[in-house]
Amino acid sequence: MAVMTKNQKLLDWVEEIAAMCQPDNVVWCDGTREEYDRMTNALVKSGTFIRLNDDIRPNSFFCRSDPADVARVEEFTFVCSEKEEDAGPTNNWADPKEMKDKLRKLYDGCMKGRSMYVIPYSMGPIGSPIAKVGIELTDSPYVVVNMHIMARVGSEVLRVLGESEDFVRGLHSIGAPLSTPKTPDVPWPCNAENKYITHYPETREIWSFGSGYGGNALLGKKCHALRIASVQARDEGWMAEHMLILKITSPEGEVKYIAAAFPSACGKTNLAMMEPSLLGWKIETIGDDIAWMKFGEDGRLYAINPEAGFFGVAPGTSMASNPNAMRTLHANSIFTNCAITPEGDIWWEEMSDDQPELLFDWLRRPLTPGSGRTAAHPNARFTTPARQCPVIAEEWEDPKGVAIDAFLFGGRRATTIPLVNEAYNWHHGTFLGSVMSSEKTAAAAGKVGEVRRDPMAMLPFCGYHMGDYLAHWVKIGNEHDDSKLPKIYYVNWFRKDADGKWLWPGFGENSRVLKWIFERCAGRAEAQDTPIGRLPTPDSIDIEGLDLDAKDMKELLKVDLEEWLNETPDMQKHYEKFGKKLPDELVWELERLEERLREPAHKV
Ligand code: GTP
Ligand code: SPV
Ligand code: MN
Repeated sequence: MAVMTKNQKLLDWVEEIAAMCQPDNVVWCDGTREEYDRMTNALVKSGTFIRLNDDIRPNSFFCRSDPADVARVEEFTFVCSEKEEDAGPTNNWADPKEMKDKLRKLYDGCMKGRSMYVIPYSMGPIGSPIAKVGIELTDSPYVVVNMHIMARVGSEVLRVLGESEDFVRGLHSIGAPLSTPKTPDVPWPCNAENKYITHYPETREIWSFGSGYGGNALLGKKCHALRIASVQARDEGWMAEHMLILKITSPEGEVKYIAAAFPSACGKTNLAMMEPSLLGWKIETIGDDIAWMKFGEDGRLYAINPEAGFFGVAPGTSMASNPNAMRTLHANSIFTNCAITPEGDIWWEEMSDDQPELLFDWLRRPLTPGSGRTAAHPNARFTTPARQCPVIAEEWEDPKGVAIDAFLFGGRRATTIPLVNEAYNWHHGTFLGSVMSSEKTAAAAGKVGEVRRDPMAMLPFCGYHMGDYLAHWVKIGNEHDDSKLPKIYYVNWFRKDADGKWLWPGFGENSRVLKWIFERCAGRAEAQDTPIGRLPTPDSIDIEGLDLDAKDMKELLKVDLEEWLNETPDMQKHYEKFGKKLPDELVWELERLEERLREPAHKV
């Protein structure tokens, strides 16, 4: 496409990057269907994509990555703020100038033999007052077609940007130059030895090198919409959070909106589009991963989903666990690191009860049941358009957003944390979010299963000092009317019994917990004070028709004082990392928690 902008700052920057990376040519992306088709065809031709059987899954593609490039790499993710203190103890920091000097050596000539694509994108509906523009420069056609699905891409974005300088500059390279245009390429070029995902919050820049996978490469998502946006949100008094957004409608037709922060691979996509088991209740999707929220003139918090697609965890997704995701990805989708069937469809663990007799695993090796290998990589993902979701809410692209009634926090914890717990107020809820803990999943490279504290599910995604981030939450509570702020809950779908089995059935049955939360927000359901917060009274959660032992329900709602007292020293240790930046309000909350645990009769 011809250059469709007169934005000199943008043109200069593109020229400067092209001079450094030395691509064979520069391609401006227009975001059209024609462009998408042309590029997916080229990806099929080059062997990166396999077109799936059009009769089974129209216009969809299978893609396998390099086994050394399968997830986000937190170890190589940097926040390069001017001052080290601003990155804080939970981020890797490097001096911006030093990091850029080091990276320039890697970027020098890194796009030789390839095209450099200029992707103008909008996070949020184009022109929404909450939306933001970014430009991603990349040498990966895989990134271009994924960005087509995940964000609003193309000429319209350039038109809205006009001559403004207000855009995030994202540079991405897979770091695999071809010495001559004839040099043979591989299906998934990357630079596994030199991965750097770097952020420059002051100048709103992102430089990513070496990886083509997910959040490392689709820069609109975690790099822009969370790490850079969280800094803008702090400066401008709004919130950029790792949260799904859902709409819940009661049988009487009353509507509430809920946003929930769970760490990666802990159930956001599933909750956002679940099919409720409770008759008469309706759940619809606004977003499944990220929420941008601003205060309206009425003092309430309005949320938009900045994304346009879902980049969802594939394994475990089935007609039983998440039927609406299955219906969404019936066509026009990209599947990375799933398995493929001889008929030309995709498969992954738990998609069907029985594994097909013959499969080709994510590395395209033949696989038969009982071989001991998994078919899909645990972080295999689908990229699919949000508008195809059968339960997408009609207001999902409303530029003003939806007014949030409740926030949920939660993670994977086999013990201690009850099914649901209501915070006493905003600051207590901020405390619960700040000490959130979860077992690590395959969404990021590293050891799976380790429990770590992950404040508000933002540990890998906060672009500044975590102590300042918590202070931002506290400040919101100080500056806004508690009665208009979302009520805060802490949930845990992942508690296990002594044999290691899930105590709670999860998925569509989570609607029972959402119903309790809905009724609490409406001032109806019963709760009882405990040292950790307000829990449901024994029969205020609707478990009618659910095959659940009374004993198990009791276990799910148990607050074991001893277990909790064993947790508090670790919370203390977690807090010590933040030093003087930790808000006094949260120190006070932790002290009160300990006091209440030691003296449970003590009233709140
Ligand atoms: P990211 O895209 O990485 O941010 O993940 P996510 O938070 O959207 O997680 P997702 O909904 O994709 O779920 C991840 C895994 O958790 C899947 O394998 C699900 O099957 C499983 N899961 C989701 N909800 C539940 C639940 O209620 N109970 C149980 N036991 N597992 C669940
Ligand atoms: C996550 O890890 O939280 C994801 C996937 O949503 S990625 O886009 O890779 O960040
Ligand atoms: Mn996520």
